[in-house]
Amino acid sequence: MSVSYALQNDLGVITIDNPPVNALSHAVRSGIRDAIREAQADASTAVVIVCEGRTFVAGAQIKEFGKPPKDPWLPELLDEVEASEKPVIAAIHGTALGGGFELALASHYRIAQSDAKVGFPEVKLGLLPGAGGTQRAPRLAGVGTSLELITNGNPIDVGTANTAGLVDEIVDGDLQQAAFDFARRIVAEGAHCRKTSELPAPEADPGLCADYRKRLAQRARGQIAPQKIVDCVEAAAALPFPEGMQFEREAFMECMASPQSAGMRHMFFAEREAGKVKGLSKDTPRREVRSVGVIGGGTMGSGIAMNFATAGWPVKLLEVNDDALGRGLEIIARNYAGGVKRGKMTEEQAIETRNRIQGTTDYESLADVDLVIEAVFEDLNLKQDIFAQLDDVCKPGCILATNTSYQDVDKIASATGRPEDVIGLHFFSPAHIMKLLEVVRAGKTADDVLATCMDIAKKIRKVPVVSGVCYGFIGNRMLQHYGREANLCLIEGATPVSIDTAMEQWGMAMGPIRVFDLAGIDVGYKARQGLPVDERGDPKAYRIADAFVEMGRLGQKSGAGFYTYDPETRKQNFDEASLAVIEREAAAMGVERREIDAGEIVDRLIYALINEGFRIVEEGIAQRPSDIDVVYVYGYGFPAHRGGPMHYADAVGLKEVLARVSEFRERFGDENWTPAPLLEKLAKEGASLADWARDN
Ligand code: 3H9
Repeated sequence: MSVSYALQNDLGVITIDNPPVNALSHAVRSGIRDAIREAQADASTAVVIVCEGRTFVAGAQIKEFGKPPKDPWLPELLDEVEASEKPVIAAIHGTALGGGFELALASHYRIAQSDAKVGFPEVKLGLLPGAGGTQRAPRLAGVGTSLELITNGNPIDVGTANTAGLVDEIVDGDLQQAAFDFARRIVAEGAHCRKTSELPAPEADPGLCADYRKRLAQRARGQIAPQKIVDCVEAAAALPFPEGMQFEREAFMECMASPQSAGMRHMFFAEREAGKVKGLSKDTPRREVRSVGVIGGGTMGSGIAMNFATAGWPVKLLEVNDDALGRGLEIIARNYAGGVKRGKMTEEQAIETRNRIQGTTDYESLADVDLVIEAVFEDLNLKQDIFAQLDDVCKPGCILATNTSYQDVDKIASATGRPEDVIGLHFFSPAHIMKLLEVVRAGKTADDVLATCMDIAKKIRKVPVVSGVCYGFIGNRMLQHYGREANLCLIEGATPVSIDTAMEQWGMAMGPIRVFDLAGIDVGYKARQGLPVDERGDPKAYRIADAFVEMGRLGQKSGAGFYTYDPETRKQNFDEASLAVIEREAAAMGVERREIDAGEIVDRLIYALINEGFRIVEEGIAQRPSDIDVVYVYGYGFPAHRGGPMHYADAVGLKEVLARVSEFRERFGDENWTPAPLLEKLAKEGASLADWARDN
C-alpha cells in the first residue's frame, strides 16, 4: 500500500510510502483521496500528511504523463484536500517538488524540516505546475516571488520559503512529532481550515510580467512553458480562483501535448539512465579515491583540478616547470575569484578550496594519489610517455585517466603495464562548468575502475556517459559531421551570420561558426597540417578556415576569425573583408555560390549529426541512443526541448529522416550522405529508435 491512513489518538495521519521519491502515481492519488474521505468521518480533529523514505512527495509520476488520465486527477484531488473540514497539515522533509509542493499548498498548513527544500521544477520538463501551483503560490507569496520560483525551476530552502509565506513553520529534530504538536496547538487555538484558494488575489504587476516575458524569450529561447507560466501567474492576479485554475489547466494540457515537453521528459530519464552501465552489477566493488593528481595546468587541466577541489578532494596539479605551473594556478585563482564575484561562494570558501590544490613539477609527488587525470595537448607520443612515467611512480591500484578528446585510449593504456587501471575521462570546456563527462571504457578497463569513475563523476556534479573507444568518442566524432556541413554550407553560399542564425533560432545554444571562433580555428588547422593532404578530407570543408588562419585570423583570441571582435567590448561583427575571403576561396575551389535557406542549413547539420549517431549506436560505442542525447544536450548546447539528436530523429519520424538523408545523398554524394544501416533498417521497418533501444 503506497498510502495508509491511521487515527492516532486525536489525529488522522496519512502516510505516503511510494519509493523512491513518493511520486504521485495513480495509486498514491487514490490513496490520498480515500484517506481524506476517511478522516472526514472519524474522530480526528486534524489531519497530518507525512512521507516515508528520503523525501516528501517529489511531484507527479512523470512516467504516467502522455498516457490516458485516470481519476482522481491531481487538481481535483487537491481541491478535495483543501475542502477538508478538518485542518490538514503537510509535514515536509527532503524535497516537496512540483505536484508534491502543490499538495502542500492545498493543505491548510505547512511545517518543514530545516534542511528541506521546496520548488516547482515543472519548467525543466517543458511543463508548468498543473495542480494549482500557479494560482496558489501567488496568493501566498505574491507575483514576483512566484514568477521567479516557477520560471527558474530551482528549489529554494525552507527558510526562504518561510520568509516568502509559503511555509508556516520550520523545525529541527523529529518532524512528525513537531507536526503532531503543531496540529494539536492550532486545534486548541481554534484555528480553522485556512484555504489558500480563498486568499485575496495577489496584486497584479504587468511591468514585471512583461519584463519576465522578455528575459525568458532570451534565456529559454523557443520554449513554450516559461511564457505560459507568466500567463498563468498573471491570471492568478486577474481572475477569480476557479477561472485561474481553468486557465492553468488549459495551459498545462497544451504544454503536456507539446513535443517540447516530450523532449524534456525524455531527457529527464535519459540523464538518469546514462549513469547505469550495462553489464555492470550494482555491487561492483569501488576503489577508494582520497586524493587526485592532474597533469597539465592549461585551461582544461586547471578546470579539472577545480572540479575535484570544489568537491573536497586534495589535488596535486603537475606542470613541466614553475612558469607553466604558475599560469595554471593563476587560472584557478581567477576562476574562483569569479565565483566569489558571482555570489557562488564566499571569499573564505574560495581560499579554502583553492588551497586544496597543490602545485608540483615532480612526478614522484604523484606516488600516493588514488586517481591521476592527464590533460596535456593532443599528442599520442607525449601521452604515452606520460603514462609510462605514471606506471613507474603511481601506487598499485591508482586509476590512470586521460582527458584526451580524440586519441586511442587503448594505445595510451598499452604504454603501461596495467591497462586495466586506464580509462578515459573526457571533460568539456570550461571543465569546471560543463556538466558532461564522457567516460571512455577502453578494451581492458577493469569493471571496478569504471564503476568508481561513474560514482566520482556524480560527486563532482557531472553527468557521466560511457563511450567506447573510437576517434572522437561519441560527441566529437558526431561533431565532425556537423562541422563539415557547416563549412560546406559556408563555401556553397551561406554566410557565418546565416548559418549561426539558423542554428540558434532552431535552438542550438551557439551557432557553429561562432563556436569555431571561440574554440580557435587554428586548432583544426594544426591538426590538418600534421596529416598528409589526402587524409584531410574534402578541401571545400576546410579551405575557408585555413585561409583565415593563414591571415592570422585565429578566432576570438586574435580579435578576428570568421567574425571580427571589438577589442574593448568583444562585440562580434561580420565584415566585408571576411565575406570577400569566403567568396575568394569558393571561387578558387570552383564553387558557384547560391542562396541556402535556413531549413536546408538546419537539416544538413542536424541530419549529418544524426546519421553518425546511428552508426555510433549500431557499433555499440554508445550504450543506448539516449546516451547520445545526454552528450549533446549537456556537452554541445543542443536544445533540451528537442530531446537530443536521437530523440529528435524519432520525433521527426525515421522514414522522413531517411528520405531527407537520401535526398542529400542524391545532391551531395555518397561519401558524406550514405545512410547509416541502422537508420535504413528501422525506417524501412517503420520502427523507432526508442523501440529498438527497448529490445537491445
Ligand atoms: C509535476 O509534478 C506536475 C504537476 O505540477 C501537475 C500534474 C497534474 N516521477 O533523481 P534521482 C525517479 S511534474 C517518476 O536519481 P535524487 C528517477 O527516475 C514533476 N520517477 O534521485 C530515478 O529512477 P531510477 C515535478 C521519478 O536523489 C529515481 O526516482 N517533479 C520522479 O538524485 C531517483 O531519482 C520533478 O520534476 C518523478 N517525479 O533526486 C522532480 N522523480 O532509480 C523530479 C524521480 O529508476 N525529481 N524519479 O533511475 C527530482 O528532481 C529528483 O528525483 C529528486 C531526487 C530531487 C526528487
